[in-house]
Amino acid sequence: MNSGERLSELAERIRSSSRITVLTGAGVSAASGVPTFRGREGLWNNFSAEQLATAEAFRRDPKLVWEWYSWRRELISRCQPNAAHLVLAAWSRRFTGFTLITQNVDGLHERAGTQYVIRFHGSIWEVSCWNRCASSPPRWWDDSVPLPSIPPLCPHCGGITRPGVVWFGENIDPSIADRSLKAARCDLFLTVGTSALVYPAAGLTFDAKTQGAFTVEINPEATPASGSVDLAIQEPAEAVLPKVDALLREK
Ligand code: BJW
Ligand code: ZN
Repeated sequence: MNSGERLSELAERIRSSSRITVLTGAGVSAASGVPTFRGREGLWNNFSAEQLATAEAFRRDPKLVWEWYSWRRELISRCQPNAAHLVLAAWSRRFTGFTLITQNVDGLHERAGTQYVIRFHGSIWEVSCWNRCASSPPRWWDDSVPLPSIPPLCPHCGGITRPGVVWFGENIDPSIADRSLKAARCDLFLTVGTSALVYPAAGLTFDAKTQGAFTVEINPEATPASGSVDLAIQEPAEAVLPKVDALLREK
């Protein structure tokens, strides 16, 4: 199958599916200028996500971990949703039965106007009290850039806050995991811009396939999921999605 035939197949699957679920990863925001985690530019001060995105790292050096998040918040605040975000946002409004699960914490899907977003790994724009003090809510919105202090402090107890994201070794919020598993019960499952290395998010594609969905991957590179999806499109999301959208608009 050549590239055009793959895109036509995807457009046809979208037309004929009642329930469409999309899983996105860092690659969908790459064209907006947000660095991916495992690309060469994913390193910050020579630290990898695996070294910084853990409760142990935070316990050891909260200032270092917050400096990474502060740098990312500043960078993301200057980025705009790209063509891939915009097409997915349009589909979320156009198709009933459309759900978008994102591993991204950048908020660009929401800024593009996407409906029904499940934030699998939380949000970089939320924080919670590290001590989980009794008077603080589980997490709250804080989009201040730059942060008033590093680490930012809990207004309820004066202790330090942590980013409202899911780190390695932490469980996915059970209601988010449950909604995502339900969304994997669909006709078409499209995975876009993820290395498919981090579980349990990566398992959703297999869950969907096991439950009868037609599975599609959009990623310029091969991933551990590429061999098992029904259709692999090895091109950038911001190029593929507008082309598929154009096919959908043809009569
Ligand atoms: C393009 C593109 C373009 C470029 N267009 N594409 C062994 C086996 C199985 C599991 C485990 C295991 N050992 C440990 C685990 C568990 C662990 C895990 O999966 N580890 C693996 C690394 C092995 N998982 C967890 O710990 C999870 N929790 C859990 O399992 O709970 C149970 C438990 C409890 C107690 C103990 C143990 C288990 C939680 C995972 C949390 C992940 N958190 C992060 C950070 C979030 C906050 C933050 O942003 O700071 O989430 S890590 C980071 O990886 C982030 C991402 O959401 C996630 C996935 O990355 P993603 O999105 O796929 O990005 P990349 O960079 O990897 O890939 C980008 C892709 O885009 C590439 O493929 C490019 O080719 C492509 N691309 N340009 C389309 N233009
Ligand atoms: Zn507190």
